[in-house]
Amino acid sequence: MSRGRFLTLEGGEGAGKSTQAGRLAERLAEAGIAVLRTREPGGSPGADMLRELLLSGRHNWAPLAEVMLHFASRAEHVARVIEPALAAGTWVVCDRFADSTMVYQGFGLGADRAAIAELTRLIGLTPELTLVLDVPVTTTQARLASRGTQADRYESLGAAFFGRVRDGFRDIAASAPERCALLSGEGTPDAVAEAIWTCVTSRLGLAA
Ligand code: T5A
Repeated sequence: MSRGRFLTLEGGEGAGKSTQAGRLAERLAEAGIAVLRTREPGGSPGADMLRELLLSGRHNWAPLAEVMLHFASRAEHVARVIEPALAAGTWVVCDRFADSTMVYQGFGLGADRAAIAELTRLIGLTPELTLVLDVPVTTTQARLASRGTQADRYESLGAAFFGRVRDGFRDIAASAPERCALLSGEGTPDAVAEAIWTCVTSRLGLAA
């Protein structure tokens, strides 16, 4: 049996990652591919316990502690869910992965980027394709406001933070073009889904 393929979606708040992760997983399944959709932080029982610690805002973590909690969650998620799925031949579509730690904690909050790069290396799993959805900060703010739910720890950090996050993802996409595709998240959900499918089929050699 051949190993599954590992795809990630990245981008700022409200860029449409969850919407598009669902669309992409559906389309892969329609193409006859066994696919698992998951997300970070969380994605397994232990990782979900850490997600609550990270997003509740109940504690103001020291930057390195926050980085390590994200990687502890990721190590659990990879070991318990992602690697077993890939080994069983299932494709994995993951909403956020290590790029989010580099961008949110590194670019956004000023944590040590070399330490984040080293922890990324220790995780030992690199996506084959990362779809980076890009929207202006004004779109992020409008989509968060229209949702009307209470902001989590990161959603409450404001426009300057969202700007650093956007720049960070664009920077990563530019520095790793063989892995990353930077796509606009500004069109309708259908238009973005079509752009993603075109990218996935051409980059991974699937029939469109
Ligand atoms: N984080 C995460 C870190 O700081 N470090 C890390 O290492 C990791 C892994 C996770 C938070 O944790 C941070 C980043 C995050 O702040 P979350 O609740 O999982 O928290 O948050 P997000 O991943 O950011 O999820 P969001 O729901 O905020 O954004 P999405 O998934 O990008 O957007 P989506 O699809 O839910 O859409 C948001 C809204 O926009 C609408 C949707 O209907 C929805 O209302 N929408 C569109 N509207 C118009 N046109 C389109 N094309 C649209 N696409 C979606």
